[in-house]
Amino acid sequence: MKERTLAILKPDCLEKRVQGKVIQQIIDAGFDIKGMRLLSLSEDSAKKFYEVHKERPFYGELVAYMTSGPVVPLCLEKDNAVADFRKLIGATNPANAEEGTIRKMYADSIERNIVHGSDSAENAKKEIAHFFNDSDLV
Ligand code: IDP
Ligand code: MG
Repeated sequence: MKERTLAILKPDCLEKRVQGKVIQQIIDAGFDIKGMRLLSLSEDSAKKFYEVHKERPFYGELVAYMTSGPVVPLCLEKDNAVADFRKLIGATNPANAEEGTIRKMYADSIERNIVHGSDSAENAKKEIAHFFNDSDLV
């Protein structure tokens, strides 16, 4: 069944100028792009997006990183999109990510790991709504 997930190309992805390659890899993996934006996250918006991590020791650094440059949020659709996208990007820490995954190919560290992917269909709905109105999606 068709499912949606939220991806974000993080600031390091754009700094490295690999956003085109990463988007091509996402398309080649069978995802349809239903929404795409280019924006700079405000501190408030980044804090809200990562609110689930607010007690974690890396929260402050994570917010600083995510506001350090522009990002590209994408609403993606595919059968089994949430799990399949997590598989495509690989483990949070690129050192543990499988060969051929986006994080293995491009990420520098557990923090600067190139791309976000929702971890459940329920969170995907909330995260998509963080960036897109229904009327923005094709
Ligand atoms: P995920 O992005 O693979 O779902 P989460 O555990 O949800 O990983 O963490 C959210 C983001 O926080 C990660 O993608 C990464 O940028 C950052 N992060 C996670 N764990 C650490 C850590 O131990 N140190 C620094 N940053 C981290
Ligand atoms: Mg997560």
